[in-house]
Amino acid sequence: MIHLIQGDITKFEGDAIVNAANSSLLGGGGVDGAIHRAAGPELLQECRTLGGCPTGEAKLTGAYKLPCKYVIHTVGPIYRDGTRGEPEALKNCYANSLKLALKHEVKSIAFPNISTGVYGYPKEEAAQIAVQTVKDFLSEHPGLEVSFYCFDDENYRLYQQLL
Ligand code: AR6
Repeated sequence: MIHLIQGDITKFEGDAIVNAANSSLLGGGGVDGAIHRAAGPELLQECRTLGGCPTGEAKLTGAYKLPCKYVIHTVGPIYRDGTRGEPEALKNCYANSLKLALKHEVKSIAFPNISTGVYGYPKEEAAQIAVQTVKDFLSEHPGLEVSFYCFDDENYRLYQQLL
């Protein structure tokens, strides 16, 4: 099942939230900053042990002071012109996060709109990739509950249309 929520992903009370991180996994602005602030400094301590993360891949940590159990850190592509593997990389972020969730018996997971902030991915194309990748995964694994957390109005409207 897919849910659409407008708001702050750090409030999600299910099993796992996905972080739109950078390849250092050592924090940043946007949703990454919000997640680290809400989780507390132990999240950064655990992230330091992971040795970073390549674009399109995902790594799991505890959630510390957040109301969920896990944070899945994934690294979206920096958008240049769409011909440098950006669509595949963005798809991999969603698919690899979902695979990792399943491995850890996650039943409910929340995604932000990966790459659509600082990384500049066009929002409509990013939303299409996100929704299609999640739908494909759910057709194989129908038990999982996926929530899309849209922060800005434009993303929220785009997801409303697609869902
Ligand atoms: N809850 C949900 N969504 C949010 C929140 C929040 N609390 N705050 C922002 N967003 P961005 P990126 C939305 O820039 O483009 C970081 O510095 C925001 O409106 O957070 O993948 C990392 O360390 C946007 O739609 O991530 C990387 O260096 C979406 O989250 C870099 O930014 C993603 O915007 C990653 O860039």
